[in-house]
Parts: sequence; structure tokens; C-alpha cells
Amino acid sequence: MTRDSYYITTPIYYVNDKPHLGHAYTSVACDVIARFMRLDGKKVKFLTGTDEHGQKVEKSAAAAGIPPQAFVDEVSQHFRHMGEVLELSNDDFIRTTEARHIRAAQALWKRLEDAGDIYLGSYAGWYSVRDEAYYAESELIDGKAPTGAPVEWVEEESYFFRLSKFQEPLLELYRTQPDFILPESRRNEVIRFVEGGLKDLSISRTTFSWGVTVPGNEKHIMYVWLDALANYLTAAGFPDIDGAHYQHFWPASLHMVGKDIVRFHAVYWPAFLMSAKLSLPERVFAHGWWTIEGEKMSKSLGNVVSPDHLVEKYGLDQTRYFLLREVPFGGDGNFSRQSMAERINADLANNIGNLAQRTLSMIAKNAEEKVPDPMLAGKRPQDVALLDLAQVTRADSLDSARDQIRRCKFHEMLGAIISMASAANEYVDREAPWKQRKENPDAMQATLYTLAEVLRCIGIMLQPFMPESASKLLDQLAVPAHARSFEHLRPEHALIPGTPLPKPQGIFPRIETDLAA
Ligand code: ME8
Repeated sequence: MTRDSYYITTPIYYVNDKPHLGHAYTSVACDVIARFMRLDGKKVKFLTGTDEHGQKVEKSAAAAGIPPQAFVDEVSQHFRHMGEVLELSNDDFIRTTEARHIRAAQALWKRLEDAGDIYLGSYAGWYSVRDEAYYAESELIDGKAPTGAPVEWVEEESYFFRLSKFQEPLLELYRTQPDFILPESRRNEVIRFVEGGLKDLSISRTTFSWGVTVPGNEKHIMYVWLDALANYLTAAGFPDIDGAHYQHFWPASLHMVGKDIVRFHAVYWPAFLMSAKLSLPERVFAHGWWTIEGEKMSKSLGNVVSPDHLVEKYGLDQTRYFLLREVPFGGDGNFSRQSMAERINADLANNIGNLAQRTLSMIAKNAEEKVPDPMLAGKRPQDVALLDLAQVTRADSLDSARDQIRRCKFHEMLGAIISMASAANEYVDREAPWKQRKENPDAMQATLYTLAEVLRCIGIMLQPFMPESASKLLDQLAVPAHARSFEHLRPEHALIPGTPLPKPQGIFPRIETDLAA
């Protein structure tokens, strides 16, 4: 069944630290999908926010010498600010310290308890505050978590969730819904982990206090991951499961996460939901990891790249483009100033930017600043062929883009747009409208019209990735704001000859190579 609603989430970020390139990456990817779905006529809910409880945040607040609530109020703002800088189109921003969330997290707990899946026991084992995760002895490598994080021995009374009971149902889920976890490599990793055997999970702590209290036992606070995962339900209106909002948006269509937290989303989360008898999300996509100039990003190395810095130095759309074009989504990526400058210059300045620049300036000079008239030259096969690449002329024309977005193959969809621009640039060279101007002005009109129309389609397709530049391009083609959805890629919405056009302006400036140094 295809739903007309689409609910996409980013992880909620810990407020122990300021936002960096990694957070920007996940959020921009979600923003692109949200914008794509809206342009494709879906009712979208795009959620992001901050994860504000737990020992890690409590410790960071203590280190800053500020009470935890004041600390999280401040740091959460940095993530809101990141959203503004990146022009994220999120419909909601959730904070786990909000009353709506505390209510939802406790309601989820009660459902697990009512299902008979929670019992009181005591935990004795390893815990990593940095990862907010429990580790089995057998998982430790040289006395550290597999992530390299330090671990400490914890022994305390704790509630447990009967995770072991869900081993088979989870394996069944991965089998029957092979796309539940993407990409394939992560799916295999999760299956191996679950096949290895699931132990019951400690889901409460008593030795610190910054969290949601367990309903009916004030001594305990909920494990921060149970609390955090519940955010996806909170924002959908849970526990009001009969409400219109929940009915419309739950289950989530996609939880986007980094590969570091796939286990929480693809094992614990569906198990909690199965126990609570709530529908499961349709997909968890775990993307890869960015390094900076070949090194792990870390405060101690002083190489943490902030979204503010990138946007200021390279431009917002250039940053968004680079992040999603440079590496196949799912794989790991390396950020380097050199590759960023090269990518921007090759694809944006020299290809799409150049196509727009030459087309629009030729129209301004030789076609009286109006959309040219293609009819004067009659129907020409070379125009039809190029337009067919760009316009939606058949019911299935958009299917490959839809599939690329659903499977998060951003680099492929961008690659297809870039190839379209390359084809148009080759077409200009072949047609040589500067020669046609003297030899056959009607042919020049047809050539310039075709180019303008291809640019209109490119502009529409680019909107999810580069909203500002795409809108600048569409403004220059005098495409009205209400005529920019994917529906408008059809030939009946093509540019109307004779429409006056504004003065052309450059869209993608070249990055000077000294910036790359
Ligand atoms: O894990 N490369 O929050 P978090 C790519 N609060 N992505 C990166 C990255 C990098 N180098 N560094 C961070 C948490 N990320 C929990 C989530 S959800 C219910 C709770 C991104 O602040 C990536 O999406 O540590 C990763 O999963 C997330 O930031 C971790 O953010």
C-alpha cells in the first residue's frame, strides 16, 4: 500500500557537545528526503531534536558547572541553530526534557510492563557512559568498548526488558522485510548480532538521577536509550494512539541514523515496539562515517568541522551538495577542502552553473529577454531527445528518482541530474546557437528554448538538494512559485514562449583554489 504520508526522523543528538559535520550530514540527508516527498505530493512530517538525559549529559553539565536543565537548554539551542543555518525544513523539534516526551516515555514503559516484558533484577556488568551502552565481557577489546570508549563496572538494582524473547521475532522481521535495514552490509551485521543470541536488557539505573523516572518506582530512572527512542512516538502524538496525528504518521517511514547506533534502532527499538504492540517503522537506514582530511574527527585533534564554518566558507547549497554527492550514501567518507573545492567547481560552477549562465545570457542578448519561441523552427528531433531526458513524459518517468530517494541513493540521483546538464552542455556545443543567430535565427530560438526548458526541469529536480540555488534558477526562468512541484515536470507545464525573463545572475560561483589550501 502506498501511503500519502511520510514520516522521517534524524537521531536526536546528545547535547553534550556542539553540532558538527556528522550531525549536519544526517540532518541534510533527511531534509533532502523530506523536501523530495513534499514535492512529490506527500504529507510529510520531518522530525529532529535533542537527546537530553543520561549520565553523559549529566557529566557534561557538571563539568560546565551548570545545573543540567540550564545546560541542556543552552546546548539544545546550538542544534536548533544548526537547523537554521542548514535551512532544514523540519516540522518539529523534540527535546526529551519536554513534558510531552516524559509522558510518552512513561506510557511506553507501562505498555512493556503490561505485556509482562519487564522484571526487576540486578545488573552487574560493563557500561560505557560515552556510548550510553552496556557491553558484554566478550565484546570488550583491550578492556575498552568496541567503539574505543572507556567502560566502567556497574552493579546495581535494575529493571530488565525481556529482549531474549524477541530474538526469533526480530530474525523473522529481517527475513520477511529485507529492506527493513539498509544498506545490506548493516543488515548483515545486525542479523549476525541477533543470531549470536540476545540477553535481556537492563533498562533502568539508580546511581544517578538525570532522566525520566520509572512509573511506580521513583528510585529508578529509565535507561537513556529507551527514553530517547521513544521520542519518535512522542512526536507522532503517542500515547494518544487514536488521535489523527498518530493515525496519520505512525509508523515512521524512515529512521535515518549513523552506523554507530544501528543496533539501538534495528534491534532494541523494534523489540520494544513489538512488546508494546505498536507498529514498526518501515525502514532504518544506517549511513557511513566521515573523517576529516583522513583523520577521525575529535575535539582533542582540534579538527572538528562546524556546519557554520562550512556554510560561511563554501555556501549552504554547495555544502549540502558536496555531502550527498561525494560519497555513495551508506559508505564512509573523507572530508577534504581540496575535494570539496574540486567537486563544487566541476559539477556546480563548470557544469550546471555554466549551462545556466550561457543559456540565460544568450537569451537576454538575443531573444529580447523573453522565453524564446521553439515553434518557428518546427519540431526538431534533437530537441525532443534532450527534452525527453528532462521532462516527465511517461507515468514511470520519475520512478528511478523515487527509488533512488527511497533507498537513499542521493549520489545516483545527483549523478543523473549532472548527466542531464552535461548532455545539455554537449547539445549547446553541437547546435552552436551563436552561429545559428546569424545563419538560422529560428533554429537559435528553438535551441535556446530547449535549453531553458531543460534548465527548468533541472531546477525543479535540484530543489530538495539545493533549495536556494534551485529557487534562484527557477526565478530567472520566471517559473511561478506554485508551479515547482514534480507534477510540473510534465510537458504541459513547459515554459511559455514570450514570457518576460529577469536579468540573468550567476548561480554557482567558482571556489578559488587558494580556499582549498
Ligand atoms: O547517538 N560521520 O547522539 P549523537 C557521520 N543521542 N555521522 C556522524 C558522525 C560522523 N563522523 N558523527 C556523528 C546519539 N554523526 C543518540 C541518538 S536517537 C534515538 C539517539 C551523526 O549526538 C550520526 O547520525 O552521538 C550518528 O548516528 C549521530 O550523529 C550520533 O549523534
